[in-house]
Amino acid sequence: MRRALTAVLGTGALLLAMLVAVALPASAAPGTLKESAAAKGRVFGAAAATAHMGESAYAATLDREFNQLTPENEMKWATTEPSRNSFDFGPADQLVSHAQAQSMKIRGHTLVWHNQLPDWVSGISSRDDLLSAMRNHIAKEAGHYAGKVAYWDVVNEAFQDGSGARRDSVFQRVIGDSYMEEAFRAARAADPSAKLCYNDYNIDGQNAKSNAVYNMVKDFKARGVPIDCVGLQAHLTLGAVPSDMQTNMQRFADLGVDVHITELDIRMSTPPDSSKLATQANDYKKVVSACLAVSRCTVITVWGVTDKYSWIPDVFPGEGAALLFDGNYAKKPAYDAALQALGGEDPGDPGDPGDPGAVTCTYARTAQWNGGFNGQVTIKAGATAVASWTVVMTMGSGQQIVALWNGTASTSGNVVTVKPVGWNGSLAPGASASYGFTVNAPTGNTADPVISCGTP
Ligand code: G2I
Repeated sequence: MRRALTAVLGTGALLLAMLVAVALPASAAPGTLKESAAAKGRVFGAAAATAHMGESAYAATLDREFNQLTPENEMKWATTEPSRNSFDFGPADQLVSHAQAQSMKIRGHTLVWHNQLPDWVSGISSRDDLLSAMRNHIAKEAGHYAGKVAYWDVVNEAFQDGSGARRDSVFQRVIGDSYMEEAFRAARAADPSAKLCYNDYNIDGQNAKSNAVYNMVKDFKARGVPIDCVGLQAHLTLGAVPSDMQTNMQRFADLGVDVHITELDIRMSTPPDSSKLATQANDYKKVVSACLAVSRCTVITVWGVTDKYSWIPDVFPGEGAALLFDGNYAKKPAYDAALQALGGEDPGDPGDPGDPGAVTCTYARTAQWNGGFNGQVTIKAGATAVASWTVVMTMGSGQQIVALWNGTASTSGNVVTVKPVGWNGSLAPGASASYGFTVNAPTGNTADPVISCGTP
């Protein structure tokens, strides 16, 4: 009996090893966002919309890179229950089937929100009536998707910016503070297997609003109200990743909930240029690195597949280019930065402009003293020769590069772009080049620069 069991287990393990070997050649770094995230125990998702699923490049990019799908609008109350107790899950079902066929997790977004709410809900003025309408909505929708949705954004955007007070909404006015816990209890009852999240924007760093969410989660945990995760939407602007994002995520994690980055995008004034794209790449790298530094930060989801269909230009005219793929589905520097931060490596797609897979770069501190340090960056070619390279370094605040050798630097704010000096630009396959520099840090900020590299 024991022998038979061992034999079965042995075969299973062998089979598993063969499958792993097929899925991931031993020496190669993972080449997509979802593979590199999975190798770090994370999930990498995107919001998607039914309207674009017929566009082959859209669906192909979604399927290749992401293993979690958030319906951008299809699960919102106005779509799923346009009139009372009459449900339409058609559009959302379409996305759910697609996600299931691709083995992607599904993030349900969202059960209770003041926006995209049908008029009939806004018109209810009795507490009991609204409570029963809300419980019914949650029971039917989360019930319909029970066992299929990995995470639910149960309540969305319930706090105000600035003060951290509860946001005015029909739920807040008519039911009062308790509507949130009622919503979480109803969601748990409808789908005991889904992780239940509170989701909001401008709670990425520590501020009055994230403090209010923190206190709410702490209170829920203390009183046994079911909550499993907090979603930091992370709709960010260029060059402004909160410096305390990791600390903020860690304090939520310490309350015993998972942390998800749920709607990440980093907008810039349009049109983009190489310096803005480099800053954005560093920003994405910071966000991904902050998440990886917090063991309970388990999901990163970007709010859209391509800049072509992002919500940003509609709401912030003159801004956009906030995502990882441009309007032609080409990988942006931000894609490379996110992939590298996850430990992945772009295998190099033919025709990919500035393919980052062609070179990798590493940083080392070579000396330090009171008020400064020396650094060295080494650029290494991959399997093919490169004619030139570019490294973008984002320096810490208060720092100044006072000398740089074996490279040509141009500086814009705290972003320093370094190119070769001529003789060290072209690299044979596997060959490397280095440059060095001296940083003055009069304010005592001796943080290492954040670097990314590519081949222009
Ligand atoms: O506003 C950005 C996001 C903030 N957090 C919650 C998310 O649910 C929210 O998503 C956006 C969607 O990306 C937009 O696509 O929510 C917007 C509505 O608040 C969505 O915009 C709406 C437009 O307002 C409608 O005019 C349009 O018909 O999308 C609809 C469907 O395309």
